[in-house]
Amino acid sequence: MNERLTNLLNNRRDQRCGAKELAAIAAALRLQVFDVIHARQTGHWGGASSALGLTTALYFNRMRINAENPQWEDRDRFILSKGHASMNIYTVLANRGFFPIEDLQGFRTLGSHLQGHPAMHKTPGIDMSTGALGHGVSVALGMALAAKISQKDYWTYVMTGEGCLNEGQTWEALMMAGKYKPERLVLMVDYNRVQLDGTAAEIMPLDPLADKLKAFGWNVADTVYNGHDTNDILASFAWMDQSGPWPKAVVYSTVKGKGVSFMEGKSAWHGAPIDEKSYQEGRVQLEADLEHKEASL
Ligand SMILES: Cc1ncc(C[n+]2csc(CCOP(=O)(O)OP(=O)(O)O)c2C)c(N)n1
Repeated sequence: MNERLTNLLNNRRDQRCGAKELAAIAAALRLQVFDVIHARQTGHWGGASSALGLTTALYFNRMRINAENPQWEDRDRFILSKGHASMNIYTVLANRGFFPIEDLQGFRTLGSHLQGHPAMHKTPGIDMSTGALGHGVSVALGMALAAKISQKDYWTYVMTGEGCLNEGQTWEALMMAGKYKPERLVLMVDYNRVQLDGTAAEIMPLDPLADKLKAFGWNVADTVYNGHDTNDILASFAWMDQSGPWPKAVVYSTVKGKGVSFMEGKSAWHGAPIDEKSYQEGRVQLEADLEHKEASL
């Protein structure tokens, strides 16, 4: 990492990073995720990588949080409903100052607070334990309704992939959210169209997804934003801030395994250990991307 990016991450606390900074941070974090998943020979590279632009932008540009007080009552909430992508949120939280970056090396070891799936009572900054697909929207709805009852103005963001949207419970929660319409509840769909062992189209087609969400009472952004383009992501945040009915949903077009060309869009790299040859070749690509993004800072 170059000096500017290192400084950015070291002095990150109250920053609202812009598009170029977010792109460089996401590239640096993607490399960290890749390194740890390779070193530990376990973890979900595909889904962690596809959502990294989105979570980086949330935590380094948008969310009202305090890394020194993870349980702050007024903080914005984030639920990674696709909990298998845990290395994504662990890496973001560590670099955002919630716990030491060195902790990432303990990913999925006994005694580490960084287990395979996020655990809210173990890891500072994790707002909800997830991993069994399909629960996130229900919990997010509860949090958003709790904000209303307790007269708080925090936002609740929930991220799903296709797997959660294949679960019946998700649609019960979507339906109920459409009834109660809580303010500041946002669904972010990491729509990479690839699942554990096949494409979403093969397993359970979701299209026309935006129309389905609309039919359940959600205010859905008309644009499908590019979840790897930080300008696009910031445009989606601006859309969230526009007046309009609640709850709101944004569908992001993403690429599973983003950043390593021969892993992109392949379900084989959903959760497979990364062999040495693939690691070395992949790392060259991720480093090149990081250098490119750093150069534009
Ligand atoms: C209830 C439940 N059923 C099955 C699984 C196993 N599983 C883990 S990830 C996954 C596929 C997820 O696909 P997607 O949401 O598209 O994830 P992404 O591509 O973003 O990694 C499945 C079926 C699970 N975790 N929970």
